[in-house]
Amino acid sequence: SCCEDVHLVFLPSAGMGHLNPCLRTASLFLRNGCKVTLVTPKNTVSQAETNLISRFCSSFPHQVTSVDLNLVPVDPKTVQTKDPFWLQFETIRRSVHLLAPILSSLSPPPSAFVFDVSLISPLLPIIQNFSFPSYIYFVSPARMLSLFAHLPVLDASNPGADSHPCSFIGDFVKIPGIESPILRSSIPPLLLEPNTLFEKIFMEDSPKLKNLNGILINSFEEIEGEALAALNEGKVVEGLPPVYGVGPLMAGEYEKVDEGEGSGCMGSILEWLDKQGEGSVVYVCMGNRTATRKEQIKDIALGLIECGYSFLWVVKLKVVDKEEEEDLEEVLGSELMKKVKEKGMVVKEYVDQRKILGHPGVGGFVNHGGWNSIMEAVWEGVPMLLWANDGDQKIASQAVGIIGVGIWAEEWGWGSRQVVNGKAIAKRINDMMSNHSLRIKAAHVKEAARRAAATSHLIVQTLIHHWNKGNA
Ligand code: BUP
Repeated sequence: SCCEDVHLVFLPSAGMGHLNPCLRTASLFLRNGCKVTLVTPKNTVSQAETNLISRFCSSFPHQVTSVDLNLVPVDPKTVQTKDPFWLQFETIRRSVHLLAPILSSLSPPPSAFVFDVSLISPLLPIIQNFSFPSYIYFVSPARMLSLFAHLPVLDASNPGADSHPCSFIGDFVKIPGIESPILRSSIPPLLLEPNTLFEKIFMEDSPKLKNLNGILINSFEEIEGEALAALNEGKVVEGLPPVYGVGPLMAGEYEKVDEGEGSGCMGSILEWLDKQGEGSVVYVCMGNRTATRKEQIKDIALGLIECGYSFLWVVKLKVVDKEEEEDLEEVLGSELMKKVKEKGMVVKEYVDQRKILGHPGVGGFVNHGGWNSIMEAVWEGVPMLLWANDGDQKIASQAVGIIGVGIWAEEWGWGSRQVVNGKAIAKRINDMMSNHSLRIKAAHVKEAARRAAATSHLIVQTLIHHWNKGNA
Protein backbone atom coordinates (compact mmCIF):
# COMPACT_ATOMS: atom_id res chain seq x y z
CA SER A 1 0.00 0.00 0.00
CA CYS A 2 0.98 3.65 -0.30
CA CYS A 3 1.76 3.99 3.41
CA GLU A 4 4.80 1.79 3.15
CA ASP A 5 6.48 4.64 1.30
CA VAL A 6 6.01 7.02 4.20
CA HIS A 7 9.06 7.08 6.41
CA LEU A 8 8.93 9.13 9.61
CA VAL A 9 11.76 10.11 11.90
CA PHE A 10 10.98 10.53 15.61
CA LEU A 11 13.25 12.12 18.21
CA PRO A 12 12.23 12.04 21.90
CA SER A 13 13.65 13.91 24.86
CA ALA A 14 14.20 12.83 28.47
CA GLY A 15 11.80 11.15 30.90
CA MET A 16 8.82 8.85 30.51
CA GLY A 17 6.51 11.86 30.32
CA HIS A 18 8.19 12.70 26.99
CA LEU A 19 9.07 9.22 25.75
CA ASN A 20 5.60 7.74 26.17
CA PRO A 21 3.79 10.34 24.02
CA CYS A 22 6.60 10.16 21.44
CA LEU A 23 6.32 6.41 21.00
CA ARG A 24 2.54 6.41 21.26
CA THR A 25 2.36 9.05 18.51
CA ALA A 26 4.77 7.00 16.39
CA SER A 27 2.50 3.98 16.95
CA LEU A 28 -0.42 5.84 15.39
CA PHE A 29 1.54 5.96 12.15
CA LEU A 30 2.96 2.46 12.50
CA ARG A 31 -0.57 1.09 12.76
CA ASN A 32 -1.17 2.69 9.37
CA GLY A 33 1.79 0.94 7.78
CA CYS A 34 4.40 3.75 7.92
CA LYS A 35 8.07 3.09 8.55
CA VAL A 36 9.72 4.80 11.52
CA THR A 37 13.29 5.66 12.36
CA LEU A 38 13.61 6.30 16.08
CA VAL A 39 16.57 8.49 16.92
CA THR A 40 17.66 7.35 20.36
CA PRO A 41 19.70 9.71 22.51
CA LYS A 42 22.38 7.62 24.23
CA ASN A 43 22.44 7.18 27.14
CA THR A 44 19.00 7.61 28.59
CA VAL A 45 18.64 8.83 32.16
CA SER A 46 16.42 6.09 33.55
CA GLN A 47 16.29 2.33 33.16
CA ALA A 48 12.55 2.61 32.45
CA GLU A 49 13.33 4.59 29.27
CA THR A 50 15.96 2.09 28.07
CA ASN A 51 13.57 -0.80 28.64
CA LEU A 52 10.70 0.89 26.87
CA ILE A 53 12.77 1.79 23.79
CA SER A 54 14.02 -1.74 23.40
CA ARG A 55 10.53 -3.22 23.76
CA PHE A 56 9.18 -0.69 21.24
CA CYS A 57 11.83 -1.52 18.63
CA SER A 58 11.51 -5.26 19.01
CA SER A 59 7.75 -5.22 18.72
CA PHE A 60 7.87 -3.61 15.26
CA PRO A 61 10.86 -5.48 13.76
CA HIS A 62 9.90 -4.76 10.14
CA GLN A 63 8.81 -1.17 10.56
CA VAL A 64 11.07 0.45 13.15
CA THR A 65 14.78 1.09 12.91
CA SER A 66 16.63 2.78 15.70
CA VAL A 67 19.69 4.96 15.24
CA ASP A 68 21.78 6.27 18.11
CA LEU A 69 22.40 9.91 18.80
CA ASN A 70 25.60 9.83 20.82
CA LEU A 71 25.26 12.69 23.25
CA VAL A 72 28.07 15.16 23.77
CA PRO A 73 28.67 15.29 27.52
CA VAL A 74 27.82 18.67 29.00
CA ASP A 75 29.71 20.16 31.91
CA PRO A 76 26.99 20.33 34.61
CA LYS A 77 28.52 23.64 35.74
CA THR A 78 27.40 25.25 32.49
CA VAL A 79 23.76 24.30 33.06
CA GLN A 80 21.61 25.91 35.74
CA THR A 81 19.99 22.76 37.02
CA LYS A 82 20.68 19.87 39.33
CA ASP A 83 17.84 17.76 37.97
CA PRO A 84 19.27 14.91 35.85
CA PHE A 85 16.32 15.08 33.48
CA TRP A 86 16.73 18.80 32.90
CA LEU A 87 20.45 18.29 32.37
CA GLN A 88 19.56 15.66 29.78
CA PHE A 89 17.16 18.07 28.00
CA GLU A 90 20.02 20.53 27.61
CA THR A 91 22.50 17.80 26.65
CA ILE A 92 20.20 16.65 23.85
CA ARG A 93 19.72 20.28 22.74
CA ARG A 94 23.47 20.71 22.52
CA SER A 95 23.96 17.43 20.63
CA VAL A 96 21.39 17.69 17.85
CA HIS A 97 23.91 19.17 15.40
CA LEU A 98 25.13 15.56 15.11
CA LEU A 99 21.83 14.75 13.47
CA ALA A 100 22.60 16.31 10.08
CA PRO A 101 24.70 13.39 8.74
CA ILE A 102 22.26 10.90 10.26
CA LEU A 103 19.29 12.54 8.53
CA SER A 104 21.06 12.70 5.16
CA SER A 105 22.07 9.06 5.30
CA LEU A 106 18.56 7.71 5.89
CA SER A 107 17.08 5.61 3.13
CA PRO A 108 14.43 6.09 1.94
CA PRO A 109 14.70 9.81 2.76
CA PRO A 110 12.33 10.92 5.54
CA SER A 111 8.82 11.98 4.58
CA ALA A 112 8.55 14.00 7.81
CA PHE A 113 10.40 14.59 11.06
CA VAL A 114 8.59 14.61 14.42
CA PHE A 115 10.55 15.77 17.45
CA ASP A 116 10.14 16.72 21.07
CA VAL A 117 8.78 20.17 21.97
CA SER A 118 11.99 21.00 23.86
CA LEU A 119 14.20 20.86 20.74
CA ILE A 120 12.79 23.57 18.48
CA SER A 121 15.54 26.22 18.49
CA PRO A 122 18.55 23.94 18.13
CA LEU A 123 16.90 21.82 15.42
CA LEU A 124 15.55 24.53 13.13
CA PRO A 125 18.89 25.54 11.60
CA ILE A 126 19.65 21.89 10.90
CA ILE A 127 16.39 20.87 9.32
CA GLN A 128 16.17 23.92 7.10
CA ASN A 129 18.76 22.21 4.88
CA PHE A 130 16.32 19.38 4.27
CA SER A 131 13.12 19.36 2.27
CA PHE A 132 10.93 17.23 4.56
CA PRO A 133 8.31 18.92 6.78
CA SER A 134 8.84 19.14 10.55
CA TYR A 135 6.46 18.63 13.43
CA ILE A 136 6.68 18.63 17.19
CA TYR A 137 4.77 16.43 19.56
CA PHE A 138 3.58 18.48 22.53
CA VAL A 139 3.49 16.73 25.92
CA SER A 140 1.03 18.96 27.81
CA PRO A 141 -2.61 20.04 27.41
CA ALA A 142 -3.75 22.42 24.66
CA ARG A 143 -4.30 24.96 27.43
CA MET A 144 -0.57 24.85 28.15
CA LEU A 145 0.25 25.06 24.45
CA SER A 146 -1.75 28.27 24.26
CA LEU A 147 0.29 29.76 27.10
CA PHE A 148 3.49 28.61 25.41
CA ALA A 149 2.43 30.15 22.11
CA HIS A 150 0.97 33.34 23.57
CA LEU A 151 3.68 34.55 25.97
CA PRO A 152 5.87 36.23 23.33
CA VAL A 153 2.80 38.21 22.22
CA LEU A 154 2.39 39.50 25.76
CA ASP A 155 6.10 40.13 26.03
CA ALA A 156 6.13 42.21 22.85
CA SER A 157 3.13 44.24 23.95
CA ASN A 158 4.85 45.21 27.23
CA PRO A 159 7.95 47.06 26.08
CA GLY A 160 8.26 48.69 29.48
CA ALA A 161 8.81 45.42 31.30
CA ASP A 162 12.29 44.95 32.75
CA SER A 163 14.65 42.17 31.83
CA HIS A 164 13.40 39.92 34.60
CA PRO A 165 11.91 36.83 32.96
CA CYS A 166 8.19 36.94 32.42
CA SER A 167 7.92 40.16 34.42
CA PHE A 168 5.10 41.05 32.03
CA ILE A 169 2.92 38.39 33.64
CA GLY A 170 0.39 40.00 35.95
CA ASP A 171 -2.02 38.32 38.37
CA PHE A 172 -3.31 36.22 35.52
CA VAL A 173 -2.89 35.62 31.81
CA LYS A 174 -5.98 35.92 29.68
CA ILE A 175 -5.45 34.10 26.42
CA PRO A 176 -7.68 35.24 23.55
CA GLY A 177 -10.32 32.65 22.71
CA ILE A 178 -10.00 30.88 26.05
CA GLU A 179 -12.53 31.81 28.68
CA SER A 180 -10.92 30.96 31.99
CA PRO A 181 -7.63 32.78 32.53
CA ILE A 182 -4.44 31.16 33.77
CA LEU A 183 -3.59 32.48 37.21
CA ARG A 184 -0.09 33.64 37.96
CA SER A 185 0.00 31.07 40.76
CA SER A 186 -0.51 28.33 38.14
CA ILE A 187 2.36 29.40 35.91
CA PRO A 188 5.24 26.86 35.97
CA PRO A 189 7.43 28.19 38.82
CA LEU A 190 10.62 27.96 36.79
CA LEU A 191 9.16 30.34 34.23
CA LEU A 192 9.03 33.06 36.86
CA GLU A 193 12.56 32.48 38.12
CA PRO A 194 15.44 34.29 36.47
CA ASN A 195 17.80 32.35 34.22
CA THR A 196 16.34 28.92 34.57
CA LEU A 197 16.76 26.46 31.76
CA PHE A 198 12.99 26.15 31.50
CA GLU A 199 12.50 29.87 31.08
CA LYS A 200 15.27 30.00 28.49
CA ILE A 201 13.85 27.16 26.40
CA PHE A 202 10.31 28.47 26.72
CA MET A 203 11.01 32.04 25.64
CA GLU A 204 13.53 31.14 22.97
CA ASP A 205 11.45 28.41 21.32
CA SER A 206 7.97 29.82 21.49
CA PRO A 207 8.29 32.45 18.72
CA LYS A 208 9.67 29.73 16.45
CA LEU A 209 6.57 27.55 16.58
CA LYS A 210 5.49 29.21 13.35
CA ASN A 211 8.46 27.71 11.52
CA LEU A 212 7.07 24.23 12.02
CA ASN A 213 4.65 22.45 9.71
CA GLY A 214 2.42 21.28 12.51
CA ILE A 215 1.99 20.41 16.16
CA LEU A 216 0.76 17.01 17.34
CA ILE A 217 -0.90 17.04 20.73
CA ASN A 218 -2.40 14.42 23.02
CA SER A 219 -5.80 16.04 23.36
CA PHE A 220 -9.16 16.04 21.61
CA GLU A 221 -12.18 18.15 20.79
CA GLU A 222 -14.55 17.00 23.55
CA ILE A 223 -12.17 17.85 26.37
CA GLU A 224 -10.23 20.83 25.03
CA GLY A 225 -12.24 21.99 22.05
CA GLU A 226 -12.06 25.62 23.14
CA ALA A 227 -8.26 25.78 23.33
CA LEU A 228 -7.77 23.71 20.17
CA ALA A 229 -10.08 26.05 18.26
CA ALA A 230 -8.40 29.18 19.66
CA LEU A 231 -5.02 27.82 18.57
CA ASN A 232 -6.19 26.79 15.10
CA GLU A 233 -8.16 29.97 14.44
CA GLY A 234 -5.14 32.21 15.01
CA LYS A 235 -6.58 33.76 18.17
CA VAL A 236 -3.76 32.69 20.49
CA VAL A 237 -1.10 33.93 18.11
CA GLU A 238 -1.08 34.55 14.41
CA GLY A 239 0.78 32.29 12.03
CA LEU A 240 0.74 29.16 14.13
CA PRO A 241 0.86 25.93 12.06
CA PRO A 242 -2.04 23.46 12.38
CA VAL A 243 -2.46 21.89 15.80
CA TYR A 244 -3.57 18.28 15.44
CA GLY A 245 -5.40 16.82 18.43
CA VAL A 246 -4.41 13.20 17.91
CA GLY A 247 -5.42 12.15 21.41
CA PRO A 248 -6.23 10.21 23.32
CA LEU A 249 -2.96 8.43 22.64
CA MET A 250 -3.25 4.78 23.46
CA ALA A 251 -0.73 2.56 25.15
CA GLY A 252 0.85 0.00 22.88
CA GLU A 253 1.36 -3.71 23.49
CA TYR A 254 5.08 -2.97 23.78
CA GLU A 255 4.44 -1.10 27.05
CA LYS A 256 3.60 -4.27 28.91
CA VAL A 257 6.18 -4.52 31.70
CA ASP A 258 7.75 -7.98 31.64
CA GLU A 259 7.68 -9.99 34.83
CA GLY A 260 11.45 -10.26 34.59
CA GLU A 261 11.93 -6.50 34.95
CA GLY A 262 12.33 -5.05 38.41
CA SER A 263 10.66 -7.38 40.83
CA GLY A 264 7.77 -8.08 38.49
CA CYS A 265 5.26 -6.54 40.86
CA MET A 266 2.43 -6.36 38.30
CA GLY A 267 1.35 -9.94 38.93
CA SER A 268 0.85 -9.37 42.63
CA ILE A 269 -0.78 -5.96 42.07
CA LEU A 270 -3.42 -7.44 39.77
CA GLU A 271 -3.96 -10.37 42.08
CA TRP A 272 -4.53 -7.93 44.95
CA LEU A 273 -6.84 -5.70 42.87
CA ASP A 274 -8.90 -8.73 41.84
CA LYS A 275 -9.77 -9.26 45.48
CA GLN A 276 -11.08 -5.72 46.01
CA GLY A 277 -14.63 -4.61 45.39
CA GLU A 278 -15.54 -2.81 42.18
CA GLY A 279 -14.50 0.85 42.22
CA SER A 280 -13.33 0.56 45.83
CA VAL A 281 -9.60 1.26 45.50
CA VAL A 282 -7.79 4.59 45.43
CA TYR A 283 -4.80 4.40 43.08
CA VAL A 284 -2.07 6.88 44.05
CA CYS A 285 0.89 7.76 41.84
CA MET A 286 2.65 11.12 41.83
CA GLY A 287 4.78 10.52 38.69
CA ASN A 288 8.28 9.19 38.30
CA ARG A 289 10.49 11.97 37.11
CA THR A 290 11.40 13.32 40.49
CA ALA A 291 11.33 11.75 43.92
CA THR A 292 8.38 12.94 45.96
CA ARG A 293 9.34 15.10 48.93
CA LYS A 294 9.57 13.18 52.18
CA GLU A 295 7.12 15.49 53.94
CA GLN A 296 4.67 14.98 51.11
CA ILE A 297 5.06 11.22 51.33
CA LYS A 298 4.15 11.45 55.01
CA ASP A 299 1.18 13.73 54.30
CA ILE A 300 -0.09 11.23 51.73
CA ALA A 301 0.44 8.27 54.07
CA LEU A 302 -1.58 9.99 56.80
CA GLY A 303 -4.31 10.87 54.32
CA LEU A 304 -4.54 7.32 53.02
CA ILE A 305 -4.73 5.80 56.49
CA GLU A 306 -7.42 8.28 57.42
CA CYS A 307 -9.58 7.92 54.27
CA GLY A 308 -12.40 5.43 54.00
CA TYR A 309 -10.93 3.33 51.19
CA SER A 310 -8.24 0.80 50.48
CA PHE A 311 -5.43 1.97 48.24
CA LEU A 312 -2.69 1.04 45.83
CA TRP A 313 0.19 3.46 46.31
CA VAL A 314 3.12 3.73 43.91
CA VAL A 315 5.86 5.67 45.71
CA LYS A 316 9.02 6.95 44.07
CA LEU A 317 11.74 7.64 46.59
CA LYS A 318 14.57 8.36 44.18
CA VAL A 319 15.14 10.83 41.40
CA VAL A 320 16.47 8.27 38.93
CA ASP A 321 15.39 4.64 38.99
CA LYS A 322 18.97 3.39 38.60
CA GLU A 323 19.99 4.76 42.01
CA GLU A 324 20.01 2.95 45.30
CA GLU A 325 17.01 3.92 47.31
CA GLU A 326 16.01 4.60 50.82
CA ASP A 327 13.48 2.39 52.52
CA LEU A 328 9.93 3.74 52.80
CA GLU A 329 9.92 2.64 56.41
CA GLU A 330 12.81 5.01 57.12
CA VAL A 331 10.72 7.88 55.77
CA LEU A 332 7.45 6.97 57.47
CA GLY A 333 8.68 5.36 60.68
CA SER A 334 7.73 1.82 61.62
CA GLU A 335 4.36 2.60 63.20
CA LEU A 336 3.03 4.57 60.24
CA MET A 337 4.45 1.98 57.86
CA LYS A 338 2.61 -0.79 59.70
CA LYS A 339 -0.72 1.06 59.40
CA VAL A 340 -0.16 1.74 55.71
CA LYS A 341 0.52 -1.93 55.02
CA GLU A 342 -2.57 -2.99 56.94
CA LYS A 343 -4.85 -0.91 54.75
CA GLY A 344 -3.34 -0.87 51.32
CA MET A 345 -0.68 -2.05 48.95
CA VAL A 346 2.54 -0.10 48.43
CA VAL A 347 4.95 -0.57 45.51
CA LYS A 348 8.13 1.21 44.49
CA GLU A 349 8.73 -0.42 41.10
CA TYR A 350 7.74 0.91 37.71
CA VAL A 351 4.18 -0.26 37.14
CA ASP A 352 2.00 -0.74 34.09
CA GLN A 353 -0.18 2.24 34.91
CA ARG A 354 -2.62 1.77 32.04
CA LYS A 355 -3.38 -1.72 33.23
CA ILE A 356 -4.01 -0.52 36.79
CA LEU A 357 -6.29 2.31 35.65
CA GLY A 358 -8.20 -0.17 33.51
CA HIS A 359 -8.84 -2.55 36.42
CA PRO A 360 -12.47 -2.48 37.63
CA GLY A 361 -11.32 -2.37 41.26
CA VAL A 362 -9.90 1.15 40.83
CA GLY A 363 -12.42 3.86 41.67
CA GLY A 364 -10.23 6.97 41.78
CA PHE A 365 -6.78 8.23 40.94
CA VAL A 366 -4.65 10.59 43.04
CA ASN A 367 -2.07 12.09 40.72
CA HIS A 368 0.38 15.00 40.36
CA GLY A 369 -1.26 16.37 37.24
CA GLY A 370 1.02 14.70 34.68
CA TRP A 371 -0.79 15.09 31.37
CA ASN A 372 -0.03 11.57 30.18
CA SER A 373 -1.45 10.13 33.38
CA ILE A 374 -4.50 12.36 33.10
CA MET A 375 -5.20 11.20 29.56
CA GLU A 376 -4.77 7.59 30.64
CA ALA A 377 -7.36 8.09 33.39
CA VAL A 378 -9.68 9.85 30.92
CA TRP A 379 -9.36 6.85 28.59
CA GLU A 380 -10.40 4.49 31.38
CA GLY A 381 -13.07 6.77 32.86
CA VAL A 382 -11.42 6.98 36.29
CA PRO A 383 -12.15 10.16 38.34
CA MET A 384 -9.11 12.07 39.59
CA LEU A 385 -7.87 14.07 42.55
CA LEU A 386 -5.00 16.28 41.50
CA TRP A 387 -2.19 17.76 43.56
CA ALA A 388 0.17 19.53 41.18
CA ASN A 389 3.85 19.15 41.93
CA ASP A 390 5.55 21.41 39.44
CA GLY A 391 5.74 22.61 35.84
CA ASP A 392 2.55 22.54 33.76
CA GLN A 393 0.73 20.44 36.35
CA LYS A 394 -1.51 23.16 37.81
CA ILE A 395 -2.58 24.15 34.31
CA ALA A 396 -3.28 20.49 33.52
CA SER A 397 -5.13 20.04 36.82
CA GLN A 398 -7.28 23.08 36.14
CA ALA A 399 -8.09 21.65 32.71
CA VAL A 400 -9.32 18.47 34.41
CA GLY A 401 -11.52 20.51 36.74
CA ILE A 402 -12.99 22.36 33.76
CA ILE A 403 -13.64 19.09 31.91
CA GLY A 404 -15.37 17.89 35.08
CA VAL A 405 -13.71 14.51 35.48
CA GLY A 406 -11.65 15.34 38.53
CA ILE A 407 -11.01 17.60 41.49
CA TRP A 408 -8.03 19.92 41.57
CA ALA A 409 -6.90 20.48 45.16
CA GLU A 410 -5.91 24.04 44.38
CA GLU A 411 -5.55 25.04 48.02
CA TRP A 412 -2.68 22.57 48.47
CA GLY A 413 -0.42 24.67 46.26
CA TRP A 414 2.64 23.06 44.72
CA GLY A 415 3.22 19.57 46.13
CA SER A 416 6.92 20.16 45.69
CA ARG A 417 6.74 22.91 48.32
CA GLN A 418 3.69 22.87 50.54
CA VAL A 419 2.87 20.70 53.56
CA VAL A 420 -0.74 19.53 53.76
CA ASN A 421 -2.59 18.06 56.70
CA GLY A 422 -3.36 14.34 56.35
CA LYS A 423 -6.98 14.90 57.43
CA ALA A 424 -7.49 17.38 54.61
CA ILE A 425 -6.09 14.84 52.14
CA ALA A 426 -8.39 12.12 53.47
CA LYS A 427 -11.37 14.44 53.11
CA ARG A 428 -10.55 15.26 49.48
CA ILE A 429 -10.02 11.57 48.69
CA ASN A 430 -13.40 10.74 50.18
CA ASP A 431 -14.97 13.59 48.19
CA MET A 432 -13.57 12.17 44.97
CA MET A 433 -14.50 8.55 45.71
CA SER A 434 -18.06 9.34 46.75
CA ASN A 435 -18.86 11.95 44.12
CA HIS A 436 -21.49 10.41 41.89
CA SER A 437 -21.59 13.13 39.25
CA LEU A 438 -17.81 12.96 38.83
CA ARG A 439 -18.12 9.26 38.10
CA ILE A 440 -20.90 9.80 35.56
CA LYS A 441 -18.96 12.55 33.84
CA ALA A 442 -15.83 10.36 33.72
CA ALA A 443 -17.83 7.53 32.14
CA HIS A 444 -19.27 9.97 29.61
CA VAL A 445 -15.84 11.37 28.70
CA LYS A 446 -14.52 7.82 28.41
CA GLU A 447 -17.04 7.22 25.63
CA ALA A 448 -16.05 10.49 23.97
CA ALA A 449 -12.39 9.42 24.21
CA ARG A 450 -13.17 6.24 22.32
CA ARG A 451 -14.93 8.20 19.59
CA ALA A 452 -12.01 10.62 19.42
CA ALA A 453 -9.57 7.76 18.94
CA ALA A 454 -11.47 6.88 15.78
CA THR A 455 -11.29 10.50 14.60
CA SER A 456 -7.58 10.77 15.29
CA HIS A 457 -7.18 7.82 12.96
CA LEU A 458 -8.60 10.03 10.22
CA ILE A 459 -6.22 12.89 11.08
CA VAL A 460 -3.33 10.45 10.84
CA GLN A 461 -4.47 9.20 7.45
CA THR A 462 -4.86 12.74 6.16
CA LEU A 463 -1.29 13.54 7.22
CA ILE A 464 0.01 10.36 5.60
CA HIS A 465 -1.81 11.22 2.39
CA HIS A 466 -0.33 14.72 2.48
CA TRP A 467 3.23 13.41 2.96
CA ASN A 468 2.73 10.89 0.22
CA LYS A 469 1.94 13.66 -2.22
CA GLY A 470 5.15 15.32 -1.08
CA ASN A 471 7.03 12.16 -2.00
CA ALA A 472 5.53 11.98 -5.45
BR1 BUP B 1 5.53 6.46 38.09
C1 BUP B 1 4.96 5.57 36.59
N1 BUP B 1 4.46 3.53 35.52
O1 BUP B 1 5.29 3.49 37.61
P1 BUP B 1 3.09 12.00 33.15
C2 BUP B 1 4.59 6.24 35.46
N2 BUP B 1 4.16 5.56 34.36
O2 BUP B 1 3.61 3.56 33.45
P2 BUP B 1 5.30 13.45 34.18
C3 BUP B 1 4.05 4.19 34.41
O3 BUP B 1 4.78 7.35 32.94
P3 BUP B 1 7.56 11.98 34.28
C4 BUP B 1 4.92 4.15 36.63
O4 BUP B 1 1.52 6.02 32.80
C5 BUP B 1 2.68 8.09 32.18
O5 BUP B 1 2.47 7.63 30.87
C6 BUP B 1 2.50 6.94 33.17
O6 BUP B 1 3.94 10.82 32.49
C7 BUP B 1 3.84 6.30 33.13
O7 BUP B 1 3.99 12.56 34.30
C8 BUP B 1 4.15 8.46 32.33
O8 BUP B 1 1.90 11.46 33.79
C9 BUP B 1 4.35 9.68 33.19
O9 BUP B 1 2.89 13.01 32.08
O10 BUP B 1 6.30 12.44 33.60
O11 BUP B 1 5.65 13.86 35.56
O12 BUP B 1 5.16 14.49 33.16
O13 BUP B 1 7.09 11.07 35.34
O14 BUP B 1 8.45 11.36 33.24
O15 BUP B 1 8.10 13.26 34.78
